[in-house]
This record gives sequence, structure tokens and C-alpha cells, in this order.
Amino acid sequence: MKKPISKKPLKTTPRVEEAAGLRSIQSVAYHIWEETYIGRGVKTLFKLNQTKGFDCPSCAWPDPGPDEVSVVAEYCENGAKAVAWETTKYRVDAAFFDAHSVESLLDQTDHWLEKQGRLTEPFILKPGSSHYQPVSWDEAFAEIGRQLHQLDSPDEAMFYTSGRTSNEAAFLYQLFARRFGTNNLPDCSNMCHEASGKALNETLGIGKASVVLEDIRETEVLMIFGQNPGTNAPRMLAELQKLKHNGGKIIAVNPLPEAGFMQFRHPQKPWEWVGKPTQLQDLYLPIKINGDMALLKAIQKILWEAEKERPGEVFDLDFIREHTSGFEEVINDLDRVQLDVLVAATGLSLAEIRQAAEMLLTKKRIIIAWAMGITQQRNAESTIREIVNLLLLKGAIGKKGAGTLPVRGHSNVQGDRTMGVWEKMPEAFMKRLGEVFSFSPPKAEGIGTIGAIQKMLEGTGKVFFGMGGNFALAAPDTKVVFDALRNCSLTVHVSTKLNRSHLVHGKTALILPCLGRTEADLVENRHQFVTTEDTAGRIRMSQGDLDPASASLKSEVAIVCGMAKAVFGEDDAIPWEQFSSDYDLIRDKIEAVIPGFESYNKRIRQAGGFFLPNGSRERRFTTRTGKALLTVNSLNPNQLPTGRFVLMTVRSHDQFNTTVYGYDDRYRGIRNARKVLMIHKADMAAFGLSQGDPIKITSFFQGEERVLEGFSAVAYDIPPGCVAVYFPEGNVLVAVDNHSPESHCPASKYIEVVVEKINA
Ligand SMILES: Nc1nc2c(c(=O)[nH]1)N[C@H]1C(S)=C(S)[C@@H](COP(=O)(O)OP(=O)(O)OC[C@H]3O[C@@H](n4cnc5c(=O)[nH]c(N)nc54)[C@H](O)[C@@H]3O)O[C@H]1N2
Ligand SMILES: Nc1nc2c(c(=O)[nH]1)N[C@H]1C(S)=C(S)[C@@H](COP(=O)(O)OP(=O)(O)OC[C@H]3O[C@@H](n4cnc5c(=O)[nH]c(N)nc54)[C@H](O)[C@@H]3O)O[C@H]1N2
Ligand SMILES: [Mo]
Repeated sequence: MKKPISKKPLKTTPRVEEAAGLRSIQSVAYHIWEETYIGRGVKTLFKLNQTKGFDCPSCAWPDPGPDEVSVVAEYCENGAKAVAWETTKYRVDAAFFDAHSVESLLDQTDHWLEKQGRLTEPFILKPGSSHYQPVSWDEAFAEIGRQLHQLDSPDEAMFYTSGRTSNEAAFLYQLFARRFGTNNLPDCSNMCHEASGKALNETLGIGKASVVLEDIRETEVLMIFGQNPGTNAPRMLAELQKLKHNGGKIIAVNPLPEAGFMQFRHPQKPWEWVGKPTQLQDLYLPIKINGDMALLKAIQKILWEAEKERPGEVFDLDFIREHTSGFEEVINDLDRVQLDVLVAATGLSLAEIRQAAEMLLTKKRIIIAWAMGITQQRNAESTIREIVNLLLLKGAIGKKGAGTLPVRGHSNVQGDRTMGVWEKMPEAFMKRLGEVFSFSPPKAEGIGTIGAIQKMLEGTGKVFFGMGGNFALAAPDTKVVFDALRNCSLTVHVSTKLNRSHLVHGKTALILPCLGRTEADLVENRHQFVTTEDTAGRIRMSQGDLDPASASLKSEVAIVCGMAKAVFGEDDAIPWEQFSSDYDLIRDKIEAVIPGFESYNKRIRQAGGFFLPNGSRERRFTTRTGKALLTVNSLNPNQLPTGRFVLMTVRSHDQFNTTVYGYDDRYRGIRNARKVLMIHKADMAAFGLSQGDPIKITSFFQGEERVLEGFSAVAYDIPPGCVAVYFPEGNVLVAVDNHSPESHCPASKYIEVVVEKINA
């Protein structure tokens, strides 16, 4: 985090580059060349997202069905980068840790840490020592067992999950935690789509997307709120292109004009690399940060006025009557709210909003997609309920070409939740888990990410176990999280690569290196495969076939089972040993516990896998009223003292969450730098800032201040009053208590800040 990696000066180009195309192929080639042996890298890419291959470790965008799998690999630039990063030729071994103390590693950048390569064997940092040293797997598991048994209560342990973990490993992991006696299962979803799960469950009875890939091609209008698919779900662009070819329209709502929406060339269709790219967006609405709820309400109000004039032509009254509750209340609210108040809260003009409403007016097949721009907000849940309102008023759910599309992030984050990685799983799941494994799961609700940080700070959270991820940098309030982790008696991380969470550690620390997605998982000479769930709820198998980065790696499944044997003894009633030698046995148990997995082992072996049941796709709304809920959400516009900005933290094109591949944000024209603040040129002028000026950013939350220095100002096409920095650097500014009201999703896109020029 400290040393700048690049000696090259910051460069910006005003032009927003086109997305994908030849440039992305060049970038893929570069990353494969840099990181891996060319044969290994190319072989791997051809196995990506194929029926008999592995699931891309990058995003959770759905793969095409079995009939559509092309002969060419289904990959994108950033998926390829993720693969190159995992299949690297570099290694972090015992000699590496001999040469580098933890203290010296703390001075290195996050890019440098991961760039050192794959971890080769388990390592331990003993109390008071300066260097990690090798430790046997048995000794590592025994240490975990000793420390867990020393706790006064199982609730002093926390078991975090990042969303790359397979269904099989996640199921055993949550079983392990609950068998140990705690529901403390924080996960990356707590910081990601938690608000979507909350608001969708409440209003529609299911917290997942209601659409499948085919729906996108058939929609008349797709609205995309707060998502940058060109970088974070690049394969989505190819679907948007199909939608356009079918005559569909796209409305992009985003404070930034993201390249992916403007000009797209299919990276796997060379004939598109020259000539005119596809302009994906038909209407771009440069919304003020957190202005989305007001926009959604304004659109509904305009549609309602039109509906009153032409009854039945705008709203789907039959659907509303048959399938929803709350209509009267919602239209009364729409009558009450004033359009000019709503418009003012968006930062858009009335004409722009009318244009959006006009595009929706008579349309019946509408999809609304969203991601972190909506969920990491102080109004997240209300905004998502307004998305649902708009779809319900149009009857645009549970039919072809229509519905909700919360685009998931990590490749198996959705599957991990389905498997029970959640601090508050519903009672039916807990009951069934107890029946199938003959034990009493803990009753008390566990803690999520925010709760975990608080617990560690208070000293009642003593053992932090991370199944993947990089909690130290991903969680909000970096300095506070560092203090929290350092307060633990034991921190354990199951990882593929070295990261900051290994260096910001408890009294004792363990690094347990695991196989990646691309690698063969051989148990007693038999290949095991795992399964994952994508954004559209499709379950598929994933099987790597590369030789593992080191012979001492274990699969995540084997790690959970090894730890379980050390903690519960060899004679535990749960057959951990058998589970780790045959993953079919785990799937049989998943089938026994979780609805929708009937004939799991059989159906997963069919090409393309299978879809989980989805009530909202079939207009079965399992809510408290038995109908889809139209809700009234009161407006909560931004109110900032003069001189303050709202800051959002976003991903660059060269990263996967806390993994920094490089220092260029190609699509945004920013090069050789990550410590930049994007700010409107009028705001720059008003605050006396020039391009590249060194600045200090101070954030304010409930009377507290947090400071970030060493940044430069960059003029950018962003609404006045809004500014942006990159995640994870910006996490220093996110107060741990600054989160959405209902699901406690960190508001990492809503941070009040002041920007000041400093003398270099
Ligand atoms: N290559 C790559 N792929 C990834 C990831 C990665 O880091 N790299 N991360 C994965 C994960 S875990 C996730 S969750 C997803 C994240 O995917 P995204 O949600 O696309 O990620 P962010 O960069 O956080 O982008 C949020 C977008 O929201 C916009 N935004 C911010 N505030 C607001 C607002 O108030 N209103 C609106 N309408 N828009 C707003 C920003 O300008 C930005 O375009 O991607 C996944 N895929
Ligand atoms: N300010 C701010 N904070 C954010 C966000 C934001 O937009 N702004 N986004 C949030 C979101 S959406 C998310 S999802 C979280 C992400 O939070 P995390 O999931 O905790 O973080 P990652 O950066 O994805 O984790 C990277 C590490 O995972 C390990 N790893 C990689 N592959 C594997 C594997 O196959 N198995 C195992 N066991 N380990 C592996 C590597 O060691 C790597 O260093 O961050 C959140 N934090
Ligand atoms: Mo995420």
C-alpha cells in the first residue's frame, strides 16, 4: 500500500476508450506472457466456462447454455487476467519468508505482494516471531483445534468466506462452524449484494435475480443502475449486444460515463475489431451519487400520470390485481411527492427523466440490472424496493424478457449463500441441517462483517478464520480493521496468494495454501470436481486440470475436513474423512438439506447443469402477504454542508477486488496511477485545484474524521459535487458504522468528504 509501484508519471487521456475488441486481446496476451508459461495459459483459457472445464474465477456472470457453447473459449479480458494471475509461474515458498520479515512485507504494495506468486505450503507465524515459517498440515490443524478449544464460547470464533469458495467447500465449512457451535459466518456478500438479498426477499420472496440469459436478449428495455460491466462483468456486454441486435434499448444510470456502454467490439469476433463499434446505451443518465431512488420515483410518477390519462395502457393492471399488494398506498404516495423535489435530488434534468419514462411508457418487457452503485449506499434497500416497484407496476417480472437482475460479483458468492454461509439462515434450513447430521445447530443469530470487526475490537472475537479473501483490505475502515485483526489470538487464512490479511495478524497466524479453480483436484488418483452457482441460479460443475502450483496444496474441502478432524476428533459422527475423499457424498448431503438439489449428482453431470427453483421467475411470491409487495419508501436526499463532496470507491479495469493486476484504468483513460481522485473540472476550478495536484481527502461521519493523503486530483467527467477514488485504497475513509440501514452493507459509495490541496 505504501511504495508506488510505478516510477512512470500519472497519465490521463480525456477520451473514454472503447470496450473489449483488439485491445482486450492484446491485454490478455500480455498478462499470459507476463504471468504464466504460454502453453499453460492458453490451454487453460480453452477450458474456461466450458461444459467440461472450470468455472471462471472472476465474476458470476452466467455462462451460455450447453447448446450455445462455442468451440472457442467463453472468456473475457478480465477473466483471462484472473486465470493468468492464478496460473503464475512465481512461487512464495519457505525461502521467500526466510528472506522477508512480516515487517518488511508490510512496506510493499498490494500489487507486489500478490505478484510474488502462489503460496506453496502451510506457514505459521508464532507469537513474537518476525518471520513466517513452514508448518506441517497436521500441526497447523492441531493449532487451530487447540485455539478453538481454549475459547470461552464458540461465538468467540468467526468464519469469514470470500465468494470464490465452491458449493461443496462452503457447505462443509458452514457445517463445521455450526457443529462447533456458532453462526458467526460473515462473508463478502455482507459488503456486496446484502442489500439486494434483503430488499428482494422482503418484496418478492427470493433474494436472487429472476432472469436468465435468454431473457436479456428478449427484453425491450434494459435499465442498468450502478454497474460497470465493461470491467466487472465483461461477458455481459456480448449479451447486451444481442439485445441491441434484437431491437432492445439500454438506459445506463451512472455518475460515470463507463466505456462499456458506449462502444463495444466483441473480443471473440475479429470482424468487429475494425469498423464501427456497437454503441450499447441509448440513453445515459449521469445521476448524482445516491440519486437513484429519486429517479425511480420520478419515473414512476410520470408513468402514473400517463396511466391516469390512458388507463391500462401504461401499468399492467391485471398483474397488479392478481399478484401484488400495496398498490393503493404506492399510487397515493406518487400523488403526494412533488416532481420538482424528486428531480432536484437526481442531479438530472426533467427532460432527461421524461425521456427515460417515455422509453418505458408502453413497454412490457423490462429488465432492471444493478450492482454496487446501488447496494453500497446509505439508501440501498429503499432504492432496490423502488426498482421492484417500477417492475411490478409494469408487470415486468416472471415472464420472458422481464425481471430483476442484481448482478453478482464473486464467481460463487451466490452459491455460498445457498449453501448456508450466512449469519442468519432461515429456520427451515437450520432444522434440516440438524436432522441430517444429528446435532443441534446454534440458535443465536451470528455476526456479519461489521459485527465481526466490532467483536474483534471489543476482544470477544478471538479467532478469525478467512476462507479466501482479503478481509483486512476489503472490509471498511482500514485502520480500524487492522486494529481488530491485531486484537485476535489467532488469524487463519486459506489463500492462493500472499495478501495484506496475512501481514495484519493475530498473536499467532496461519496461512493455509489451497488449490485454485484451474488446478486438478486428485484424491487417491480420482479427479474430483466442484460446483458453483451463477447470477441466474444455474448450478454447474467446475473441474480444473492443471498440475497444482505445489504438491503440498490442499483443496478447500480437504482443509475444512482436516480442521474438523482436529477439532472434533477422528470419531466424529460426521464423516469428514469420507467427504474429503469423495465429493459426491457431500453433494448427497446438500441434496438432503437444501431444496432444489434433487438428484444433484445425476443432474450436475448433464451438460449445462441445472437451474435452482426461482419463485419470482414463475410469479410465485413467497412474501409475508403471499403476493409481491409494492412498498412506499420515503425520500432521503443528500444533505451536505457546503464545501463537501460525496465520494464513491470504484474498481479500476486492472484489479479484482483487492487484487491489483496493474496500474492502468484503460477504459477511463487513467494510467500509471491508482491514488487519484476523479473530480469535475468546475469543482477543481472552484477549489483552486489543477490537474495532478497533490491533495488530502478528509471524510466525515458522526463527528469523526478520517484522512487519506498522497492522492492527486484528476479532472473527470463526473457530476459536480461527486468524486471518486479506487477501492481498496479508499477504504481508509469508510467509517465502520457508515452502512445501509437495514442490511448493514458498508456505504462505500457514499462517503462525505472535503478535498484540500496540500503543498507537495
Ligand atoms: N475485473 C473485475 N471483475 C469483477 C470485480 C473486480 O474487482 N474486477 N469484482 C467482482 C465483484 S465482487 C463485484 S461485487 C462486481 C462489482 O461490479 P460493479 O458494481 O460494476 O463494481 P464497482 O466498480 O464498484 O462499480 C460500481 C459502479 O457504480 C457506479 N456508481 C457509484 N455510485 C453510484 C450511484 O449512487 N448510483 C449509480 N447509479 N451508480 C453509482 C460507479 O460509477 C461504477 O460504475 O464485479 C465483480 N467482477
Ligand atoms: N471501499 C470498498 N470496499 C469494498 C468494495 C467496494 O466497492 N468499495 N467491494 C466489496 C465487495 S463487492 C466485495 S465482494 C469484497 C471482496 O472481498 P474479498 O472477497 O475478501 O476479497 P478479494 O480481494 O476478492 O480476495 C482476494 C484474495 O483471495 C485469495 N484467493 C484467490 N483465489 C482463491 C481461491 O480460489 N481460494 C481461496 N481460498 N482463496 C483465493 C487470494 O489470496 C487473494 O489475495 O470487498 C468489498 N469491499
Ligand atoms: Mo462483490
